Amino acid sequence: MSSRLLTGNEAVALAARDAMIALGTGYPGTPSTEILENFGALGGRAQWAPNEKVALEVALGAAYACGRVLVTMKHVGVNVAADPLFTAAYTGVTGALVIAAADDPGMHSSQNEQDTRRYAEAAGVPMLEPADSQEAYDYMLAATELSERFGTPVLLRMTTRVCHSKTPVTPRGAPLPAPPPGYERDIPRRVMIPAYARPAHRKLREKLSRLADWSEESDLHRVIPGTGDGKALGVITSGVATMHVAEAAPEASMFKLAMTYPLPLKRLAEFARSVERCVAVEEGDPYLANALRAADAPVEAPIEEFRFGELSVSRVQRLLAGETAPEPPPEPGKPPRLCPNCPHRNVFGALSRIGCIVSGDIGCYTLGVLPPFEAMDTCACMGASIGAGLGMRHVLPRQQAKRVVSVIGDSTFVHSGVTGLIDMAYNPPPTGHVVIILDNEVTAMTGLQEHPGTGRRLDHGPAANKINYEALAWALGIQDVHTVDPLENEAGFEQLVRDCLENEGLSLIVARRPCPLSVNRLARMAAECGAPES
Ligand SMILES: Cc1ncc(C[n+]2csc(CCOP(=O)(O)OP(=O)(O)O)c2C)c(N)n1
Repeated sequence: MSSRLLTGNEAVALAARDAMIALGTGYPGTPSTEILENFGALGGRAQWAPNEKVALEVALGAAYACGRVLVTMKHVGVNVAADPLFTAAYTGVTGALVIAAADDPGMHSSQNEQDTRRYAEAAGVPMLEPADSQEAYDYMLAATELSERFGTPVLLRMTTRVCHSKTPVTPRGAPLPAPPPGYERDIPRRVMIPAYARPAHRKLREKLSRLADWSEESDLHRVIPGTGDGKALGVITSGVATMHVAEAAPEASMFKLAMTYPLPLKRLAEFARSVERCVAVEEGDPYLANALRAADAPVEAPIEEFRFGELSVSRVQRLLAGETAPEPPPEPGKPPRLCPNCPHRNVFGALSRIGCIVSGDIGCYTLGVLPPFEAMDTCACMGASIGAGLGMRHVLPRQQAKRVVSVIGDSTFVHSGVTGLIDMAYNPPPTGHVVIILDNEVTAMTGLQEHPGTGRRLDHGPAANKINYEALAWALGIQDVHTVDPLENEAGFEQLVRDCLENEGLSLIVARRPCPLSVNRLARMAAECGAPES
């Protein structure tokens, strides 16, 4: 088989196809987004879910029915999917369920840099961690096999550099044979009432102990001898940190982990004792260092500074040299900004002129926080704008409360804003509230993905349905609903916001204007291949 130059995301998609994954589902999020898009382009059945929780639940059902499934998300998506994740570890699966979760150390495009390895341990779900595209391919296949063999979901931890760097990949010859889907009733295994969940928890711990034995034996882990004597310096590492160590300290011998949960602690402790100095080099939290020290292995943990941001060859050199002096600041990059013709601009211009307290959310429109607008006051996580805005309205003095608005993008509203709107209808603050959906008819932030409100599927073809936000608000009991084009009618938009604030009722304003980038792409697609323009 000839090799190809692929990104880690492309390699996971290719392996998913070769593993005969019957369904790929997920929610966009940098750096994971292209996995599902590539899987779809390779002919796989790929679909965007409204959010990560739904994606995982759909996948879980498919895996109960003996299907092979892939779920993709970024690290913060795992928070959203955590509820089904923890109990999926108890129920197990009959088919294969692989969750590709991509961490973003350094926060290139995220609101935090949480480390998904913690989830593997907390939920009791095994985790594989590739270092390059070949491993992304190989471990995706291995994760599918492991999932089927142990009847468990498996996490595949990707990180930004692994997702987006290109390295050669030699695909495996024949695809893995897939068992036929079918459902066999097994109530105590699948229905987690306390009476069945208590034994299920014990079974999970037994399964994890067998997985730990597997990890101790697995030849996916590798000890790589350095150019040195093999005694002076040993490094325990995983993922992309391996690449940096190989370049920063070629003399070191390296224990390169493939499975970061459960860890092969006996082998690792043995390795640590076989060298004079052993250091854990990892991107993210001191997860390996803590686990090894708890197991009494003589391992050095890097100073706190190295848990922040991505590693690099020079940072690993500093880390291994034990340097504690402040690191040189990174080169300043070009700051992000809203596109010149972005409809969000007019919305933030108006909110700024009115002097609103803006409870914001995540998307392109978060850039409304930057000059010249500086029109966003809070932004925590996807969907938080409505709840946080309501919270402020509940406690602020009247004159301040009356200035609070929540702004939320269309994809974000579908993802996790709907429940906030339900709370607004159910627990209205004394001064009412105003929610603005910034409907640019696409998930622009992550690269123009579709969602249930665009009327188009993942492949941009027409979807079976399209959400009507205005009708949804009505159905929830919110009657003051407006639709306005903020680009065409800027003054009208501003006056509308002022009126809604003054009314002290519950108002929804849908600021609808398609993202110009998406309009251009759809026009191009229509011209190139006759794809429907909608
Ligand atoms: C839980 C979670 N999942 C995914 C993401 C990645 N993400 C950030 S904003 C966003 C959606 C943005 O789309 P939209 O709300 O329509 O706003 P736009 O960028 O189009 O203005 C996504 C998918 C995230 N930050 N958190």
